[in-house]
Order: sequence, then C-alpha cells, then structure tokens
Amino acid sequence: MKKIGKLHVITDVVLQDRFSHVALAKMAVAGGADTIQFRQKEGSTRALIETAIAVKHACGDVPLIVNDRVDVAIAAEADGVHLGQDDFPIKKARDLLGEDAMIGGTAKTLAQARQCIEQGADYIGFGPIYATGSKSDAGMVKGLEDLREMVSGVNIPIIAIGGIAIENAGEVMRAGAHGIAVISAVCCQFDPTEATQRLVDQIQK
Ligand code: TZP
Ligand code: MG
Repeated sequence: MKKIGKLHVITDVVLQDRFSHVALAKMAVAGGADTIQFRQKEGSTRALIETAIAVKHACGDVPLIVNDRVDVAIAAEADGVHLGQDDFPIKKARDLLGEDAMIGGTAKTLAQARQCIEQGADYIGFGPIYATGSKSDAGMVKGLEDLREMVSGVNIPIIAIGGIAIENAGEVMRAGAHGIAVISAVCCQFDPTEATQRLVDQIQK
C-alpha cells in the first residue's frame, strides 16, 4: 500500500546556493521529512539523472519523487513523479512507472483534480495556498477556504503548497490537507534540518 507523505521537502538550488540537492535531501531526511521531491528545471538530462541518483541514495528509505521528469525518475529508480498540468500525462506516466509508483498531479480546480484522479494520480498538489516568491507562475493565491473545498471535493490526499512555513503549517493541516510541500521553509533557512524538525512538529500537533 502506498503511503503518501505529510512533509514533502522540495529540493531547490536556484533560490539558494548554500546547499546542493543531495545536502538538502540529507538534512530534510535527518529532520524527519517523509518525502523528498527533486525539482530542477535546468541542466542536461544526463546531469539531472546523475543528481537524481545521488539524491535517491541520500534519501535512504524516505521516498523520492521527481518533479516533471518521468525519464529521470525511471533512470534514478525514484519512487514517483510529480506532474503539472502541462507536464507528461499522468496516465502515460502510470503506464511507464507501474502501479507501485507514487504519482502526484497539480490541480488548480476541482475539475482538474478529478481529471488527475481519473488518470491515476495518487495525490493532488494544490496551491499556492499563500503568496510565494518561489514560483513566478504559481498563479492566484488560493487560501484556506479553497483548500477546504478541494479537500472535501476529492477522495485522495491533498498536499498543500505555496508560502507554507512554520507559522501557517498548523492551520493548513487543520483545513484538512493530508500534508504540505515546501521549498523556502526548508531550503532557504539557516539550518534546514532544524527547520524540517519544526515543520514536522507543526504537522504532528
Ligand atoms: N508550486 C506551487 S507554489 C510553489 C510550487 C512549486 C512554490 C513553493 O515554494 P515555497 O517556497 O514553499 O512557497
Ligand atoms: Mg511541473
């Protein structure tokens, strides 16, 4: 049975340059993250695969999800992929990755979420819940009310994303999110391990 994690730490080396993907994955795992998402938009396919393989090793038993790239996920023997509306089709990803893979789909609306589910998604990424400087095309802020609507409108886990940090993680969970996905709240902190631990505490409260 697939277990969708509650704290997805998305590794990022664009918003910060103190830590590599591997270093971030190690620190997030040490801090208690139960899912790592490798997200890198630039670079050669070969380099992406090499990094993803190294991240997979750093994750140990913690599941690794690759953002956007089904080919990289396959090559790195990752546990799954996260796919946006313009990315590789979920159904085709499922065909390639198999039933055991964890496949997440981004949805901005209930209609999109239902379509993701129809195609075989295991969870929905929904946001941005709050304003974020981490994704320039994140779109309109959704807020907690829309999150509640999404949670009650679908029957698979909702992973909330966008501007989630230590101060608001608790209210996001109380709104019904299964879990949260964060970039800056871990990657851009002075101590990513400690930042992860504090987020885990909020989620478990
Ligand atoms: N998708 C929607 S918002 C976002 C992504 C990738 C950025 C999340 O970054 P942060 O720093 O946690 O707001
Ligand atoms: Mg994408």
